[in-house]
Amino acid sequence: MMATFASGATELDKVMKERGLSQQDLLAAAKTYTPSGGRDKYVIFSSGGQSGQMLVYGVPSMRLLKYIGVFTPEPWQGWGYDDDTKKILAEGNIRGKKITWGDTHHPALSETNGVYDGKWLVVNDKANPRIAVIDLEDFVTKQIVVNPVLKSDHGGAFFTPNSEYILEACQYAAPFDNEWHSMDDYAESYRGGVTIWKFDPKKGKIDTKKSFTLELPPYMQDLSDAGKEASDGWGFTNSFNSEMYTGGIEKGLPPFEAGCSRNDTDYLHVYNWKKLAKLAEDPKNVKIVNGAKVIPMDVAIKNNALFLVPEPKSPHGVDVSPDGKYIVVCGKLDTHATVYSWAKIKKAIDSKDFVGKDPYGIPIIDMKKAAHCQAELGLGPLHNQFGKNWKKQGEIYTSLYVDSQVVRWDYLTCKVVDRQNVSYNIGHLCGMEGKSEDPQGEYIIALNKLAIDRFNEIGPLHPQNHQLIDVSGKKMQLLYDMPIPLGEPHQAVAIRASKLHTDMRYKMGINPFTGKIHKGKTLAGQEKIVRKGNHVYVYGTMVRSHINPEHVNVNLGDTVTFYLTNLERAEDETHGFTVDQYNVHASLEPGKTVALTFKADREGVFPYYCTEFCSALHLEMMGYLLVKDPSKKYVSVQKLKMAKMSPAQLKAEYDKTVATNSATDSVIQSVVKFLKDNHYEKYPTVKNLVTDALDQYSKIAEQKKLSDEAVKAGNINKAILFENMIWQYMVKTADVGIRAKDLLVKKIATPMSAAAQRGHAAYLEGGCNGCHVIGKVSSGPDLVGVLGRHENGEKWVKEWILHPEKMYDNDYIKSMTNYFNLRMPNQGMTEAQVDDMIEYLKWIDKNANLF
Ligand code: RUQ
Ligand code: CUA
Repeated sequence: MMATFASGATELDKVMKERGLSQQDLLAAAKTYTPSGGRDKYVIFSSGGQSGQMLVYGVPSMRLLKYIGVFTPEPWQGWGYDDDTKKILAEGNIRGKKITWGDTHHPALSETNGVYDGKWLVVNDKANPRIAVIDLEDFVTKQIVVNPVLKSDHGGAFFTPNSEYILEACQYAAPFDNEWHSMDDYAESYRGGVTIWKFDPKKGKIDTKKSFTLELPPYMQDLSDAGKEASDGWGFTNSFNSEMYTGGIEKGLPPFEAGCSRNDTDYLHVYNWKKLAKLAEDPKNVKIVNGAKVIPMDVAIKNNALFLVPEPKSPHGVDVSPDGKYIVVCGKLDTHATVYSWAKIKKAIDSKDFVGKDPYGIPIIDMKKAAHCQAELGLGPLHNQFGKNWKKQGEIYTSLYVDSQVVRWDYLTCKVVDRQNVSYNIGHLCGMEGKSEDPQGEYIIALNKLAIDRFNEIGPLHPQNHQLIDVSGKKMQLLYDMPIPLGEPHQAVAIRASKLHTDMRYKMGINPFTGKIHKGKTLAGQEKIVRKGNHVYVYGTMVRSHINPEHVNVNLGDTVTFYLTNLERAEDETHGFTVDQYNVHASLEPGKTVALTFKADREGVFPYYCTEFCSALHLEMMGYLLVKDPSKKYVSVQKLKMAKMSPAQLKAEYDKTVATNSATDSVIQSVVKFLKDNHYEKYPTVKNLVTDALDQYSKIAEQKKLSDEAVKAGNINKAILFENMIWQYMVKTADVGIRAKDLLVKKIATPMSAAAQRGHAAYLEGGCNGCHVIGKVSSGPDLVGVLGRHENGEKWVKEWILHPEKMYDNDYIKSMTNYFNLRMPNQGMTEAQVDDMIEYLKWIDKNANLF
């Protein structure tokens, strides 16, 4: 044991020296390294910025797991290339215009009682104000809604604590209608607002009919948050242009940036969404703009549902504490974060204690009377996340854009506790469930905008950098840099992986977008091609390794719909489908049915094929679409004479194929017996594989019948083809069956002790498996039972491994050497290694029945 450890330590020293790593680096590595097959504790959903997609990765490993197609096409997933996903993407068209990019900003996770429930994820598009809903059962976007009145948005998406509503606040004020309005009428005609989308947390759908927008002054609303617990029912949105400056740099006027930051303060908008939702039910209280409900400011004011609180110059993030008692607003152009007390704001509202009104008549609450404390944090505070000890120690983390730091401070006392430098210019930061009512602490991810000098050079456009920080100790520790190749990845939200309950395969024939059986669902044996006028419908199936049908003949100008169902029941047996040159692509996860419609507007021959490497015969998973021009005459040109086999040759090939099949079948039968004897049905993942294997196997009988018929009819050539198909089914059965067996062995074998594990490693490193196969005699004897083969077996085996040459003259050894024509070499094992190996051999004997 000592010896192995010592050699391990030397190896570690060597690696440290060679790679220039410090102890601190090793510690960081140990905190993030996730061994092969290991899982992460947290799953992160990061906006994909301009890609219009979402990124999914794990913490602490920072391994990317997936991109989710949201506002823009994503080819791998067929997102935007098949009929159903095209429909969802088209929900995002604005005034009939197709938009193929998105500026995704703020993802939000659905909540039950203020805590993430792992069901839905929503995200906004800032440039083309839209919200998308992603289903966390399959990580697929299911709905896109376009904001009917806002022309850009930023302060969204934010769920209310029971996912009743989603807040989406404006960014750049603009007229609500779609007409031209002079900039001179800015104060009169341009408006900001917050759209309050009604969400159905059961169905995961936004109900646009029950949604409404609260009209707000053109102050450039910014980030928002929903109140919780004490402040539940209220929404908070800040702004950065209470000056209502309208720019005009080209006219010699100072630019927006100068005019928008003239005042010492801007406004936090405080509104009662619960009350507004009630008001919106009465047509008297709303005006309809672009077909959508808008509550005018005066209605909100009259009903005591809208107030303003001054906040320091050009603020940015606004974040409500987990108990809803405090609202933390970051200064951006001010070095402070201001903590407001909800109780104080509420008191001012209830006692109508206002210092005045803004030009639109909205009551203003005295900033001093609303503030709890102010913390001097540093330059450019932007966003906040709460830590595990938020309740007692007011633990909060704030990003400092200009200072490139994460600050840990106490929002109850406004005292700074710790600082961590990041590289560079952090925007958002992501705590583990750090904005829910149940922050988990442990890590903060800094979402940095720049990555200058951090990574290999890849041209002028650098990746963005997500840096993982350990916040579990007294001092924060930077652990890991993760370059993000897609973005700008604006904000991220984290959830405990244990809270996600994802479906690993679809119900057979489902349309994931309706939740119902797809109208194109096709099972084995139901494949057909139907023509209705000039529309050809192909009802097809996909299963390793063929597409049925394999020939599709249509006329030039026909519309073609491929309905395809992936019949696989094995997890991860995804097929893809494309028709060459027709710009269609689908991803067919097991069970899914997909529709692909296109116009056959090119004459010719177009291979179609499966685009996922799904089995050894993946390349054979193909077919042809033949598009004929009906106005043309085609002449057949069969000229080449193929050499034919003699009847005797054919018979020989037939016999050989049948013999191979029966040999393969006995291997399959032994695997099946093993699986049955060991009760595979008790292990769901194994059971799924076996179901799939037996499904393949069940197709053999039909092929055998066809083969026998062909023999009877004297068509041996055809019979050989059917026998080959039988072999294909057998290979597929064996492929899955053996995977099932391996998995089952792992599940039922007794666990290896640490020593046995080391012994196994030594066995592999020593190259012992070059000659020995456990459970089989190969180039060396089977090692199952080797310890019992000799008196004092353990001692004998140990001696033999350590000093084989000493025993070469032994009679038994001589006979073995003769038999195998090989001599056991001295592998230079240490005594400790051999002791471990003996433990491994003991483990083998204990599980002998599994080999
Ligand atoms: S906010 S500029 Cu998330 Cu810092 Cu968008
Ligand atoms: Cu199916 Cu490749």
